[in-house]
Amino acid sequence: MTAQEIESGRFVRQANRFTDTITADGSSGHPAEAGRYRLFVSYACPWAHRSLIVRRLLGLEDAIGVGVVDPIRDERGWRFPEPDPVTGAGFLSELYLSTDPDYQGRYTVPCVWDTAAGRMVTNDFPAITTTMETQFTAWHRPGAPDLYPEPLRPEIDELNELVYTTVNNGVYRAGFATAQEPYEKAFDALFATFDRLEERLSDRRYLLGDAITEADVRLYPTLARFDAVYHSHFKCNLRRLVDYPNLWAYARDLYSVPAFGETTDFDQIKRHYYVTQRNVNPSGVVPKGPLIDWTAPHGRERLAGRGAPDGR
Ligand SMILES: N[C@@H](CCC(=O)N[C@@H](CS)C(=O)NCC(=O)O)C(=O)O
Repeated sequence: MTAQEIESGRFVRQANRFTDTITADGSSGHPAEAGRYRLFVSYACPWAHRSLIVRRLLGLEDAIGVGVVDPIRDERGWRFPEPDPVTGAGFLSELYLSTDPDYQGRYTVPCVWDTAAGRMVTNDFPAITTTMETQFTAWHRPGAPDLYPEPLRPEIDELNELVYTTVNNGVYRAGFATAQEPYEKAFDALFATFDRLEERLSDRRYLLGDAITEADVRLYPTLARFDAVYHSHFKCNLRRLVDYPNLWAYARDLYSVPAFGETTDFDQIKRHYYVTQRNVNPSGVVPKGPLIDWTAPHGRERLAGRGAPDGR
């Protein structure tokens, strides 16, 4: 954590610095093209996890390449296990600094590199998934789901805002707080939202009803990390995910879809948080548990959903 990220014991997330856009019509100077962009991710990072899920659900694996960093990060920032074969970078910082030598922020994943322009386009994580959904439609696989359907956007956006503030970023606000009051505020807001989601998921298979949308993609990475990391490491311990019948079954339902399950790497997730975040866990010791069966039957087919999008 840099000093400016903690204000009066309250965790404040830095603004995204690279916010250029990729557009289907090329008007932004970064036209959507197959083979042109490289997405950099960590399997540990919940914001990056979203982008891996969407890329896989939409069948964009051939159109958008991926570079994966090592889950353990030191003060030099994210490191590639081997130099990145496309850019040659050993550290992600090299790509940020070659784009903007004056850049002073953190070198974050996910981010998207334009191989034709030789520069970083964006590290604006909310835009990365919606760009794949709306600007790369020419490369979506046949039968790809519409994760961001026009008529549902207002409801998706509203839910995303609540989920971002109280859940996705809420766990960080609890875990990185260095004073009692901001911690408790984040904690209370997080579990209040869990109660609302538990109720919402009682009679619908996914957050918006019968089909998986961007809202599910954004909630899932936090649920996947919850019992293994956030419950203990970030002190989010009112309840565990497994204590919520609907939310837990919903999480397993999503996990059973390969785009979600096969992009979920519990080992990298645990090692990243417990080893890298020494401000929270000074010893770096990684807990062995918990023992959780993510493959137990979820039983949510009864909610008349259209089901998982053909096994992707
Ligand atoms: N871009 C956002 C969200 C992405 C983000 O926080 N990614 C984390 C990993 S989960 C990261 O790359 N952190 C690098 C660092 O703090 O040095 C941000 O700047 O806060």
